[in-house]
Amino acid sequence: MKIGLFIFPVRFASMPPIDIAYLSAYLKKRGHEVYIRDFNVEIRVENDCDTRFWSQLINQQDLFNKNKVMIEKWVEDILAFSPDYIGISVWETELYFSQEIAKMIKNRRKDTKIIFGGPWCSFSSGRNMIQNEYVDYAVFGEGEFTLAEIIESQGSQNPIPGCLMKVDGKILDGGWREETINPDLFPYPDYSSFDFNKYLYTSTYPILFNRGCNWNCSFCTHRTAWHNFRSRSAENIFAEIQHCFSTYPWIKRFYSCDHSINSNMKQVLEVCDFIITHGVQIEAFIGFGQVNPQMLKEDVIKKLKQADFKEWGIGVQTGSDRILKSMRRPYTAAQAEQMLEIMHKYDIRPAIDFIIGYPEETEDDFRKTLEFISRICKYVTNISVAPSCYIGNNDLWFHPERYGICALKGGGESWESPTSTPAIRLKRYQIMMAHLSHLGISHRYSDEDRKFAEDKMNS
Ligand code: B12
Ligand code: SF4
Repeated sequence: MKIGLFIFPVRFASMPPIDIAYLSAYLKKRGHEVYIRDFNVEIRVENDCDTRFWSQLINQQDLFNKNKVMIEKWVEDILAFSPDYIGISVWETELYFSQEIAKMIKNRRKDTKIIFGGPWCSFSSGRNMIQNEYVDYAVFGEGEFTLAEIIESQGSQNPIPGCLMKVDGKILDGGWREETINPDLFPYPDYSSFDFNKYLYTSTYPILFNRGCNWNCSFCTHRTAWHNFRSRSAENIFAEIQHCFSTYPWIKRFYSCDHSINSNMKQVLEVCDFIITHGVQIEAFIGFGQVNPQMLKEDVIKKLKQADFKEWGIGVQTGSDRILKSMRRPYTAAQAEQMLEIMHKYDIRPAIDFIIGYPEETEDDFRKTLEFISRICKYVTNISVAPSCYIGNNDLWFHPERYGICALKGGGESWESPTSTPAIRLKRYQIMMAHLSHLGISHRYSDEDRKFAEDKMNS
């Protein structure tokens, strides 16, 4: 079968996309012909990581209209390949382009089957994508097996696990598909068609250590897409690192696309051992991590540093143990402080995140967070503060009563609890900003990632 796998604007063009790269590798292994292309890097916008801006359809629409001629050419290129199926990876910021281009393709070649997948399709609102008249399948959760089954069942009228599909105008729900037990069995992502020079991080290789996350924090949405936590073996990860150096010799850095790179410390330390004993030169591993109580030992941090795991983003989220418990995070503020202190000792200074106005956060909890920041600011490079706790597709959304949320109001950022209303959150955010600037700490929110990253690379 011939399959096109695509990404359309707008996504932060930091690195080649690992999602369709994994899908492509798997389909090629099964003997299919794949045309993979990241159209997102073909339209450059300076604020590509500004989610607040790009999640508004009007802004996506405006960019689309300004680039119509180029988009027509894209559609011609896609149709010239004559794909039987087209798979599109959809994030919220890519909704308008993905739907419009699906329409353009269908209007020109009705029998091409369009498959939407990716994190947006796993969210409840995203599952409605199947209602779109130009979408034939909406895949949720892990994609490899579902995509292969769709393609290989060639128009089957029976429900397929892992997707919603249309059969004679009716929508069939195949239900949840069991995830792979052993992620080592997937082939390495196929980046062969991507030009790394087109991305912000030209010498960075996206890699995945695990699938899913071993924690289940109350405010996190990851379980909508990944139900179970599964780790790759250290051998398999190290073999991919070696494969990367022989295939893409310009690579210097590795970016972990994991929910949390240090969920499985045994595996990470084994990867470190391979890197150290083979004398592999890596500029840095970059990734998001947890305050993992197993990182409270000096020898562990020392080994991580030796193996170049040195650029970390760490979600600390609050300085209050009471709130950490409600968030279902298995560490205390004192442990977080201790970990940051040891990391600092070995010259690893992470960027850390906090959430303002968690539903149960009182003035006293907020004060504890301010005090915590005063104590640890010398150990970190940057602090990001989310101005609100997002409610949607997470436990806070499914069980608001457990967290004292008294007015859900459609979730998002508009909800209220006795101790956290939009007005209270705004006030705390302003106090936090003043506190950070008083302490002289670099602060950025993710919307400014591109500028932050560019400045960092130029320094
Ligand atoms: C790494 C990462 C980033 C990186 C790299 C992004 C990049 N350019 O590559 C950085 C840090 C830059 C980033 C930024 C942001 N991110 Co981000 N990020 C992730 C993260 C942790 C991993 C994504 C990943 O690579 N996973 C590994 C691959 C293999 O998994 P996958 O993408 O889910 O793909 C599988 C399936 O979904 C499916 N699939 C995927 N595509 C398709 C297509 C088809 C046709 C099919 C059949 C199946 C399929 O199959 C794949 C293989 O099994 C996810 C969380 C997560 N783990 O999903 C969030 C996530 C993707 N990010 C998210 C968000 C919101 C953001 C930000 C907006 C954050 C912010 N507030 O600023 C920004 C900017 C977004 C933008 N405009 O580009 C959301 C997206 C949700 C949405 N609404 O669509 C996620 C899901 C986190 C979350 N739970 O909220 N992010
Ligand atoms: S550690 Fe991070 S990814 Fe894992 S559940 Fe918590 S917030 Fe989500």
